[in-house]
Amino acid sequence: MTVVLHQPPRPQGWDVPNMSPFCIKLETYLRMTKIPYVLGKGNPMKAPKGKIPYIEYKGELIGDSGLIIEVLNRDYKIDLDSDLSDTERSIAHAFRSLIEEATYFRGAYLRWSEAESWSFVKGLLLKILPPVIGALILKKIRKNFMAGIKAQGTGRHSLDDVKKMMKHDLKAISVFLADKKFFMGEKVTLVDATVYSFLISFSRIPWQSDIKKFINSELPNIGPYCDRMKALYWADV
Ligand SMILES: N[C@@H](CCC(=O)N[C@@H](CS)C(=O)NCC(=O)O)C(=O)O
Repeated sequence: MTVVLHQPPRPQGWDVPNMSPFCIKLETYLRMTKIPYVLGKGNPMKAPKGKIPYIEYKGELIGDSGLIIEVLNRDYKIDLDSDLSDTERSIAHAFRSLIEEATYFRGAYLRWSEAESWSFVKGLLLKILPPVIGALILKKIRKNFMAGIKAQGTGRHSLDDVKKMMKHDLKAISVFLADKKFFMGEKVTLVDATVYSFLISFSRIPWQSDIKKFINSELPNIGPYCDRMKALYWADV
């Protein structure tokens, strides 16, 4: 049964396959597991949880990358973490949560706030949105995003404090990765889908930012790790 992966189109001229790190994560998982999939349009209005990515699978729409992976793991009898001990699984779970539930919001807040990144994001979204009314829709999307990020908590901090928090997260990721080939060791595991997708979304985007500079100049193991993952799963894009 082919999976239809609903997500925004590939951003032309960006060195990342999607503007959404959660979409890259899910597509990386599909590539790691070789589960057959095709790409569909990603419309948050049609998404079962109002967020991308979502999939169409066995006649149903399913949202949330983590829950989607659980369903597919069950149906395809896949466990990318089968070689991990319980302790290693706990560590992978903790890092996945850090990245998806904390670092993501910090990165997204900076991306939607800072002038240079916003001009790239705005340009991309205006290409996807309908002409003429697209600008108005985008204004509303941005207003909702800013309200959401304030409710979540990140939007209450200064941009400088958010950058400091994000640098702590990234340093922790880099220290744990150390000189290992993949995040948990010699073999790729599920958490690599998250680690890779978010790291490239912060360090390989086409605009300059303090975070991109920090990763590329102060965390020297991140670039080669991303290159290894890219060579394995994303050489075609
Ligand atoms: N927990 C979700 C998070 C997905 C998510 O936050 N997607 C963002 C794009 S990166 C989104 O659709 N945001 C739209 C919104 O919040 O209205 C997952 O793992 O799929």
